[in-house]
Amino acid sequence: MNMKKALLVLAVLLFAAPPAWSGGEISVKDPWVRRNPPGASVTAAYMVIENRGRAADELLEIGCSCSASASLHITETREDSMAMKKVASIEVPPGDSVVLSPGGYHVMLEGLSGDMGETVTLEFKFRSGERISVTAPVVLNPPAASRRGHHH
Ligand SMILES: [Cu+2]
Repeated sequence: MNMKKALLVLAVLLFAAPPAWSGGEISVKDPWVRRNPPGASVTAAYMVIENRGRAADELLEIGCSCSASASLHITETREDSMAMKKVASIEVPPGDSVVLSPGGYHVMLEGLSGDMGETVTLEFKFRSGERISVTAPVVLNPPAASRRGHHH
């Protein structure tokens, strides 16, 4: 087998076998948690959930190492007020992504356990059975990555 042929075989193998670390079709990007003043017992987490698959999926549950409870919320703006409402799940359409950002969907973290430190671990459970764990920075303002392109 000459070099060229060997490279071709290698390329075919690389593309044929999905890497084990790909984590399936759902991914969580740009997670961050808002740093609240010391003593605050609640805060929120934001991120982008991407579904590269061909079937819809649904975020069912979330957990955080930092809080007693984590639930899915949406902020609704009415005529002159804003209110938060609990949602049972968040649908992620195939080939699309859902943005959790201030003023919209967010993860409500309640019963914070002391100082959150620099990062926290968020765990996601999806209807497809997918479980994803990400490390989110605890920051005062949204990181640049999550501000990009989300001006609605
Ligand atoms: Cu909320």
